[in-house]
Amino acid sequence: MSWDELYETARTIVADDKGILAADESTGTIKKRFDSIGVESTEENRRAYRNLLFTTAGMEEYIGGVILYDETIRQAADDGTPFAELLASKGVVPGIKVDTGAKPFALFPGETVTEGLDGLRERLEEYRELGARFAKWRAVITIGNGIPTDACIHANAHALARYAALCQEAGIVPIVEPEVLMDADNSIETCDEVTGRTLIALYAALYAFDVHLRGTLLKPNMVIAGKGSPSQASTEQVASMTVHNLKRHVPSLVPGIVFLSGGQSEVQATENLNAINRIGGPWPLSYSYGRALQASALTAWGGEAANVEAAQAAFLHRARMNSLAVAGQWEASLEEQVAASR
Ligand code: 5MM
Repeated sequence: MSWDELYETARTIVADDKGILAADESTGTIKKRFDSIGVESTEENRRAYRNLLFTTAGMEEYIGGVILYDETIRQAADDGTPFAELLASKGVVPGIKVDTGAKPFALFPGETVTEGLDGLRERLEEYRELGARFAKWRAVITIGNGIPTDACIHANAHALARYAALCQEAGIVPIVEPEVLMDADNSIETCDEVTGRTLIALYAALYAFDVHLRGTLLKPNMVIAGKGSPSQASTEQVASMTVHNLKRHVPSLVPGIVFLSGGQSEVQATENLNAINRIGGPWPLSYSYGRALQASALTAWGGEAANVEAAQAAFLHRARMNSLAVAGQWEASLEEQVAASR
């Protein structure tokens, strides 16, 4: 492994206005998604759904990397090609979620710490053999009465840094994802403050553990009011506070920032990303969306083979819209044209 190789992998994922498809829903999360469309979450249905996404013709124009789940990286497309090999053949970098989930943080009610460090060195070695060239670890920071505590922020930053160091040792680019949830009723100012505290702790830990920032990607939340807040900020305010916060806290040599969508609607996630890129920063500002790339496709599919084409069209459209947003060239009228043509 060379440091340049890690840097090149990170750069490739976000080159040419591309972003990441987060298709690493764990078994519990994908069951929730399938429940919402009335589809049973069997191993074959999960494979068929991922097959639909990954075989979408032209997705590689907009998607530079796909995050897989442990089960998915061991599965294959309809023609028998392992998913990781299929993606790599399209020039899409295969990635893998390696955390084992956010678990209750002992003695800190309402907070979580993400687990998965035990045995990680060996798992990374196997994932690399299976084709993974980047990884993801998601820490969850919850806003509430008296939380997040510094203890929670620091425990999660510490785990992210240890994970990142192990990834780099294995020749795998770590995506560090410290997600400040947007589920509460807090103001945008509170999200701004908590995101700042979280990023300060994260980069202090990464420096302390000698992680080479040029061989990492950051996956943050946007600075946004909680879903339950009566005063929702404008797109312009979300964009300017997000870029300002990142400029204050993220070193400019980080090769890319890929936002999570966090429960925003598909179009809202695209519109905010577009506004963010109209301001811009020293890093590529792209996406690593799960729900905001898949929601329409999932609904269009509904578990029916006859709907695969329509679902692929929905997925390709969202990928294209987000890639345009990375270029700051998205317009609301592009969404309306597609809706009208359906
Ligand atoms: C796709 O969902 C990912 C896995 O979630 P679980 O571990 O809870 O099953 C998730 O980490 C995702 O990558 C991020 O939350 C970003 O997805 P969204 O939907 O927020 O863009």
